[in-house]
Amino acid sequence: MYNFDEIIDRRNTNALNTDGFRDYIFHADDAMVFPYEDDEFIRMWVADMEFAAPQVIIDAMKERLDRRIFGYTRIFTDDYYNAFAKWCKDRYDWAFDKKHLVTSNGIIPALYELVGHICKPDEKPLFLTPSYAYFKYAADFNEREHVCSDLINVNGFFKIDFEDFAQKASDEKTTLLILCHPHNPTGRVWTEEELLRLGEICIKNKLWIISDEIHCDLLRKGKHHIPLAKLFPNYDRIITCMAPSKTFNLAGLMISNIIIPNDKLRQLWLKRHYNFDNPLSVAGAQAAYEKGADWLEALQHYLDDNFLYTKDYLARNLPEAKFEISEATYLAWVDVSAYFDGSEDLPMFFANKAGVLLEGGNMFVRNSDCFIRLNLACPRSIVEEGLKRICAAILNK
Ligand code: LCS
Repeated sequence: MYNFDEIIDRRNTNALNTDGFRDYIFHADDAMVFPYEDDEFIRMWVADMEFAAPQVIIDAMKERLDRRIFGYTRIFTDDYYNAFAKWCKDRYDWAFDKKHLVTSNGIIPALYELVGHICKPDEKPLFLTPSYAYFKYAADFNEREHVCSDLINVNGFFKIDFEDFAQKASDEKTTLLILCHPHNPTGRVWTEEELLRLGEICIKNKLWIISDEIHCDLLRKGKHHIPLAKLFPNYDRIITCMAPSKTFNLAGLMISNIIIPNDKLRQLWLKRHYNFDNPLSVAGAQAAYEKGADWLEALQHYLDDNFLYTKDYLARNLPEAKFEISEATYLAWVDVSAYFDGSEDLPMFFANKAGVLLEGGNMFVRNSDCFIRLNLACPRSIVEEGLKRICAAILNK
């Protein structure tokens, strides 16, 4: 019914994935050349998918297009809220107050704005490392320091160092935790026990928490996501970020959900934020939540199989690599420290020697040396070719 094996041509669509890699990965421009033509690369880097968005979303956007006027738009009716609220109720048994929901053109702009609102100039956010680098960039942009608590790597399974975390959270200048839940890049789905412990430490120290749950719908089968705010319904300093962008491959539509229970903060957001939405994005996102569950179910199976394939291929062909199947996300976090020392620029190595674009540990703030992150949200044939090239490049080095 859904063809995830299809190879879709993304050239000439202004896709970051095909056209923006020099700048994003290598901070370079078109002058940077590789032994591969651009369209010879296997692209396993930025976190979007090589799959078509569900047809129900495309149809809803087409219907909206047919209404022909695209004037200033903001979510005034209840339809969007009802669709998203039902999604959260059905999947996470979680309800939130309608008036707490605001939309944003992305979670990154929300992070940039919220860090500035929450942390005074001498205060700083805390996050777990390795980390999605934009958590740090949000601090940098606001000229705030940041503090990291390194995850503990237990044979490829990442755990929170609660002692370290509690100590850092107790610094009176640490006023915000930016939590990635599920966690990019390690793929951890934090358990209820972990979330309770984390939340209690934050509450004790009156920390704000931005719980970035953008990856929460992309679970391996059998895994369950618990929104952090569900566990602490009376603590109004938890901001939850969710979006259809990762789940349904709609990142370019730039619509995401930010749930801000604290009235004062939300009022500030509403005053300062550019509060309009793209009408096509609203139509697409609403359709995703109303009608996208079947497609997501099929996608989960396909991704599960891509992970199993990767696990098996690496075990047979690169036995010294350490890799545990991610509990969520479509990102594989592979430890290749048996083959490299920390000085190697891994994205550069694989672009030049394998013709594979991937993200390396150097892009995840710290505690990530000698890791590569592979985006497995692509047709199986691409995953196969990518892994073949990666292993050959390592073994021939
Ligand atoms: N938060 C997390 C944890 C993410 O992984 C991403 C995208 C975003 C926010 C971006 O949200 P947006 O502004 O699009 O709503 N992650 C990417 C990544 O790891 N590589 O490329 C994008």
